[in-house]
Amino acid sequence: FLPHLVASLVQVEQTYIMVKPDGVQRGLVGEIISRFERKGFKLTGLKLFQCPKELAEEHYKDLKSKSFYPTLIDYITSGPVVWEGVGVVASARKLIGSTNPLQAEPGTIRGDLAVQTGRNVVHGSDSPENGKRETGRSGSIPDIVFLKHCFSCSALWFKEGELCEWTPAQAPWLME
Ligand code: IDP
Ligand code: MG
Repeated sequence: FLPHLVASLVQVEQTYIMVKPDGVQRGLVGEIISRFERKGFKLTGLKLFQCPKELAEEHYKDLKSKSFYPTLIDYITSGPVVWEGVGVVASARKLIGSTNPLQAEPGTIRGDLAVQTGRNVVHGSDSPENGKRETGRSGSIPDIVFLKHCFSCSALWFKEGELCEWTPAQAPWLME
């Protein structure tokens, strides 16, 4: 199927970026979104959201055995955003910085804006597979190809129709 083939060739990825409840409470939503905008990533979906317990448990199911799991579930309740772009998963993780904000480099979101692991203000998908699982977008053609198509599948954080397909005016100035 052509769009799938092209998407796999150019390795378009999606990442799910969540401003966590402490980021929302501390008025850091604009600051955090701004860092991804300035980098040149395309915003494709954004919503303010109160996270139900079942969704938080599914999102963090790999951490179920950890001692901090119950407090992590309590911590996560609102404020998701999603971004997409070529290579965005690894790049977003670098912008975000280490899980423990005391080890995160200055210049990263956690390095600049947070102190404790249990209050580290933001989430970013840790792999392209989890980017798909969390955003529900399983492939899209980059704007540069001028053939746009996207696929929705069941997603943790976004329902069908909640992600936008658009071409930023700056696209040709970011990607050769
Ligand atoms: P990540 O968010 O950098 O990918 P993960 O290891 O996936 O880090 O952990 C998910 C989230 O769980 C962290 O962002 C943090 O909020 C919380 N967490 C991880 N380790 C600890 C801990 O030792 N104490 C308290 N919370 C933790
Ligand atoms: Mg993680």
